[in-house]
Amino acid sequence: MWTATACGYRPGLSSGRSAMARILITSALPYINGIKHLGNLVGSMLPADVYARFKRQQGHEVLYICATDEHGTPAELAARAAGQDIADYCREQHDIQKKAGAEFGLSFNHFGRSSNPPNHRLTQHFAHVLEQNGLIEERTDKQVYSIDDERFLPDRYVEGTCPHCAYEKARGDQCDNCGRLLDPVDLIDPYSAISGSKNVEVRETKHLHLLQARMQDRIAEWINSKPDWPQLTKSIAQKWLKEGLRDRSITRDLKWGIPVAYKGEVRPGFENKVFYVWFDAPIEYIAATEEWAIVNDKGDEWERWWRTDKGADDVTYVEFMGKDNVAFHTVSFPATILGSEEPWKLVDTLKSLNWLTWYGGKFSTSQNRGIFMDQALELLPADYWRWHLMANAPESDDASFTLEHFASVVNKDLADVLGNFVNRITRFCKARFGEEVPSEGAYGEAEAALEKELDAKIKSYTDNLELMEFRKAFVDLRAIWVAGNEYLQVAAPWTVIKEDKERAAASVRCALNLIALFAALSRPVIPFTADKMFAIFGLDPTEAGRWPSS
Ligand code: B3M
Ligand code: ZN
Repeated sequence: MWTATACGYRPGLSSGRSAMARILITSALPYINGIKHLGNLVGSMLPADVYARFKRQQGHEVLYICATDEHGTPAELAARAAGQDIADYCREQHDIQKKAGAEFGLSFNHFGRSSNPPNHRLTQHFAHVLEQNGLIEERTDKQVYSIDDERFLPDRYVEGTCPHCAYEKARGDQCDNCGRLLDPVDLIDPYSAISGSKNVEVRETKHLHLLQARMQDRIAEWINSKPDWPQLTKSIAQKWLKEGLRDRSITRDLKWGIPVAYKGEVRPGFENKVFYVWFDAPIEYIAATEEWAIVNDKGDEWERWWRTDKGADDVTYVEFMGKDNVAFHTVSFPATILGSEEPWKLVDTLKSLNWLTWYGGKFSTSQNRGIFMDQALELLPADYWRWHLMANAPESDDASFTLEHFASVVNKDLADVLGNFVNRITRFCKARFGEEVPSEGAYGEAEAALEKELDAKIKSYTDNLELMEFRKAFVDLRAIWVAGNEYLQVAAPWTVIKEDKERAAASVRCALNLIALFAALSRPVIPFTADKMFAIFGLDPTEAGRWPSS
């Protein structure tokens, strides 16, 4: 351990805080059907975590909420494939995902479960008020029924040929090939995903429908009032608006899920039905915040984040998600919130990401293709993956993950640039000055020039993080590390020490201070490494990790 802790180097910038804000962050809830792959991770949870950490370091009050999405056909199909009871399966898988998230450094304030009681209560509450407001109607639908399985086949329980692109393994709710949302009855040559049986027919069944079409103008007005949304989000939202909002059914013929009931009373005729997973999942953002309050003994403090009549009007709410989830977050969930006519907090900005591909193809949970969170951590530390994924985040376009690219990026950036800087200067100092930050010598021109350069780079880095332009941000961060190496190269204390020990001491001091500065700046993306860098000086990461602000 280094005995001196004079590491408060903040080039030209005060470490003062901007006014404290309250920031609510959610990332798309990972489906319960198995541990997530790197594509899922970089699509929502990881960028949300980076942003949450950045905002906390700036001194803001941040609440980062996530949960497992435990209902719907993906959950049922996965439990069936695992030969497990669905409730047991969900409990186990939740724990597995929670553990992997923690090991990846995902700094959730709470990681909840959409099957927990608060979500039952809230989902049933929303359905009730929407119906009172004339926005829910019971309608008779046509659904695919499997005679051999003796049951309806909603969503992914039925597969067949896509009517748009002729892909032969399209799922009832969505075609994985062309991305179109589907109605199961439109599939050509449908068959049961449970038994494979083609002995299916279309039967009538009753369902609740949310009358979204009536809300077109309201949703359009709200979306159009958000010109600052990131480009990808805006363009997807506009596309859905242009196509026109359609009424959608919010119940399903399934056993596992939230009963179609209110205050304990099941709706007559809906005994064998539950709410549709995409109706209850976003409500879990709110319900998981209630879980957070319950677990942490915070009473009704969750309302301070979600009810604008209880203080949430000064909350900034940011959502993170993959591009396929944008419609649900810009249209469907807001329709639930706005239609309730209750003072719930609406999202302020949505960061959406494109796909990360596995060598140009699809990562796939169902086909076990790609690298999954648990395997990744068995191979290498979390920060390697975090850095590579964020520095190459699929922002403006899809991005391809390859192990070769991963290895070269990690070696170059983390080992050659950052690691080399830290090792070189700490080793040299130890050998020549001992384990103490040398205090002799004054800073001169080289340090002034470095300070100026870092000022500009830190500003650009901070601005890009504010805009959630992660690729650009991490180009900046790398350039900051490079500037440290270049400074050391020019200052060359190992040569200068021969003639001028004081001068060498000053540049060693400056470089050591840079380690602490780099740790603070790197902490959102590589938190484990940053904390090790702080530990060199015995610095408390929370204190020393305050964000430099200009
Ligand atoms: N579980 C789908 C997905 O992970 C879904 C997100 C729910 S967010 C409320 O793509
Ligand atoms: Zn298709």
